Amino acid sequence: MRRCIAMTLTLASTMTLQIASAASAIVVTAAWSRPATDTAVVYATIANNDARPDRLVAASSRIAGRVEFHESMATAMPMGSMNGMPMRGEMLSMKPLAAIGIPAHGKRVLAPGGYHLMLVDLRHDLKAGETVPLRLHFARAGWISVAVPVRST
Ligand SMILES: [Cu+2]
Repeated sequence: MRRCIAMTLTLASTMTLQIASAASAIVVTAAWSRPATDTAVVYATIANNDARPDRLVAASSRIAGRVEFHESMATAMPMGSMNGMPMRGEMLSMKPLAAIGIPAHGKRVLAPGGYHLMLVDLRHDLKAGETVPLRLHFARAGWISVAVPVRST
């Protein structure tokens, strides 16, 4: 019985150590969101202090039905011509991603016009001044909790 307790303690301390070292490898800063209804966007800077690349593979928030990873891209669209002048337009679209890679000893910036997270099926409207609880799951570093402030600009 005594041996069993000792083994459990060893296992518990090993797990704590792994969580502590993994959490320090990924650092999320400058997270922010905008006031929104139904669907909100989240931007952040994700730094990886590890020698190995990591990947953001899942995310969740208790104020949203689900969290998706997107990449915004501007696509040039030919729109015919007018008086011999070619007319062109640009269409901004979002591509869903299965994961977002974070380079080794580097960072991934989620910013307007590029990579971002989408909170889909918001349970309430987001207002400036509130904080969104977000959990990010990295393939190597595990789960990381992030408090995302909502601001209008
Ligand atoms: Cu999007």
